[in-house]
Amino acid sequence: MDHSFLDWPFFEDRHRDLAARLEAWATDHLPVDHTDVDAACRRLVADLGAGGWLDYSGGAALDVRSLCLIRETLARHDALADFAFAMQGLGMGAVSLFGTDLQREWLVKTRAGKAISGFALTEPGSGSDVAATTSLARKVDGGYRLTGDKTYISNGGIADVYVVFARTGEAPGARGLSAFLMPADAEGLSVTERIEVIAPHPLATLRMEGVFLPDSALIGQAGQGFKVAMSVLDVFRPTVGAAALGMARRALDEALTRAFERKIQGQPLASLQMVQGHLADMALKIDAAALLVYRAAWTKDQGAARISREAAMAKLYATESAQEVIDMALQLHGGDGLRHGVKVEELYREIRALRIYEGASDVQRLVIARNLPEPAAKTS
Ligand code: COS
Repeated sequence: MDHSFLDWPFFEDRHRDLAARLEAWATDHLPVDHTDVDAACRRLVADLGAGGWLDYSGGAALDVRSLCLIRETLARHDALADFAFAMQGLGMGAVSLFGTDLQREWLVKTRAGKAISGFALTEPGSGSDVAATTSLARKVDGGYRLTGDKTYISNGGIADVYVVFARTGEAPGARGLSAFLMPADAEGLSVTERIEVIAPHPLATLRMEGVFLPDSALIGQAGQGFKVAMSVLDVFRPTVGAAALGMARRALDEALTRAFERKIQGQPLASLQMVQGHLADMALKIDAAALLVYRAAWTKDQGAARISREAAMAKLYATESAQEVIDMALQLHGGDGLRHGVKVEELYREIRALRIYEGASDVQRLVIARNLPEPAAKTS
């Protein structure tokens, strides 16, 4: 693979060193067998923890460029490894950004790969519209009682701890939500459904029936849950773009191999100008996506308070263009691209969810449009 992007000024030597070390680790450890995704994810989290990679997934100083480099590298080798890494970060993101010392004790475990985390935001009636969250957190003596359903929760069923969002009612809509740390063994919490999807990973619907959480489980201020969720997504949305980028890079590698090895009328496919044109388009989309992803990551790492627009652009473009790159790579494989066990077939299934989770593509367009500058007032 072409690693020349690491020379871009977005990166420091520590990033180049990280990318090289992880590349060696991933070559030794990945891919894993996906037959039993629960077991595979448990093993991946343990291995990533033992390798020290989860130290980058959470903590007081989240380095978004490191998160992105790790996600793109893992996704290029094995999308399930990327998933396992990403969920340790997203699941604990609110604790990394806003957690108390007591709550940070969970971070010690998730960073060591000794506990698995989940991010419980989506509900059956509210996916894109977070302000419509209906799960209730009723204030009681010493804490809160939570009731409601959460769905499409990654790591649901295997997580040890969730960050969950519920309505505490300080105000209507977005201003009346709060975030809580909820251990998976809390009384009243159950998994009501395991969900099978196009590219299998642990996914479930959770039900909270009067789950008691002490006051110390509240993350940030009561009523600030929406902002907590959006701040976490600001950090992690560029990393979804990075994962897509890793998958697209892999697809281009697979396409190049195919184009040089496969013969048509005695010549390699790559000798056809039409094929060269497709390969050029793929490479262009990959570089454009990488520029947007690492622009967003770099901006956050420079201390920007909010990177909603940059994060949304990175996620939108990188995921949509990766889908196109992978589709073209599959096309260049002909019938072989449709076969189970062929890498481009796996990538074709794996990429699809990234255009939906952590804010579907149209949500990213909405965020970008809302963050455009207002037109200057007319003076005459
Ligand atoms: N950081 C901090 N605060 C933010 C923020 C951010 N990135 N984005 C918005 N806010 C604040 C706003 O400033 C506003 O604050 P005030 O009430 O003080 O004015 C408040 O949050 C509400 O913002 P807004 O009016 O934009 O809320 P909407 O309900 O219109 O938000 C979208 C709409 C679609 C942008 C939001 O619901 C969203 O991102 N949805 C996608 C959810 C998602 O990604 N789900 C996947 C879950 S993980 S798989």
